[in-house]
Amino acid sequence: MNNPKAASLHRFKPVQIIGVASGHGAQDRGCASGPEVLCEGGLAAQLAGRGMDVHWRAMLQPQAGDELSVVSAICTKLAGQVSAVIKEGGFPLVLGGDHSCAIGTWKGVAQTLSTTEPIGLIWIDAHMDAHTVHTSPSGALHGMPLACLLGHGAPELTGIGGGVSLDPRRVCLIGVRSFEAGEEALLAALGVRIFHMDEVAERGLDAVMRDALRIAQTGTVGFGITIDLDALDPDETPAVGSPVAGGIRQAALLEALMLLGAHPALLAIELVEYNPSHDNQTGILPFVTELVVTLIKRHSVQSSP
Ligand SMILES: [Mn+2]
Repeated sequence: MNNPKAASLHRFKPVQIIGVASGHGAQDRGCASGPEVLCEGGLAAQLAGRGMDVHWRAMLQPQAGDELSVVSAICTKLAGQVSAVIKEGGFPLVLGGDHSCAIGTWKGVAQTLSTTEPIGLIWIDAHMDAHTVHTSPSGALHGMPLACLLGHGAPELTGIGGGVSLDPRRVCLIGVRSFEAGEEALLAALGVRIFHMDEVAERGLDAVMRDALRIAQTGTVGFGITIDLDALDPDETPAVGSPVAGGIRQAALLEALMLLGAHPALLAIELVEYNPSHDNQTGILPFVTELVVTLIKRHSVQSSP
């Protein structure tokens, strides 16, 4: 895989980037401009420069309306786009926007691929994102996407993708360090494995990622990964809407993700909650580029010419 010829362009599964320019699921809507900043900053050119076949497919924009109807509409559109990319033989890379877009991304993947077996999902996040309207203190929809994907939430959201739900035994969370009792109780009842930040610190991210891969891969048609940038330590990665101290270092995440990047069963990637209004001087583009290269380039050379 280190042979440059083996990594030549024509062997790559074409990566299709879908931006979701919406912060309607968050209280701080600054992350709506995240995908546009990455686009204008030259993410696609950076990735092409690293030998990847990559194109911006769409930049989804929120329509007018209340939060629930806006998120429901954009997630429905996103699910259709993700499904189309897979059917065309491409590899979906979804860039949020707030994390409520995960409902569209993973319902789109599941609806398209989980005909006989479920999809697995590794969810890297400082939060659990598993509230329902009954447990959420804020009512913000980006605190609810995992619950919706597991079948708990407003019908306008759980019904997307033909109402397909993920199998909780094939889903796990990594990096959690801020949550409320209600969402913890839901995930415990469903049997979702949670690798809290304490466990990550104790065992190391590599060891945790290995366990996560086993959960997401066993008995599944393949697995996805969704990365909320607030899983990272805000000292180093301040450009998120809901920072929580004591997170994962960028270098540690990149190293651990090499384990997934080499994996042929990786189905799609989602990266969310980049909030440019909180960015530091250096910006996040170099890290995002490295992250995508780590996950997709190593993945892409596995696909047939
Ligand atoms: Mn999240």
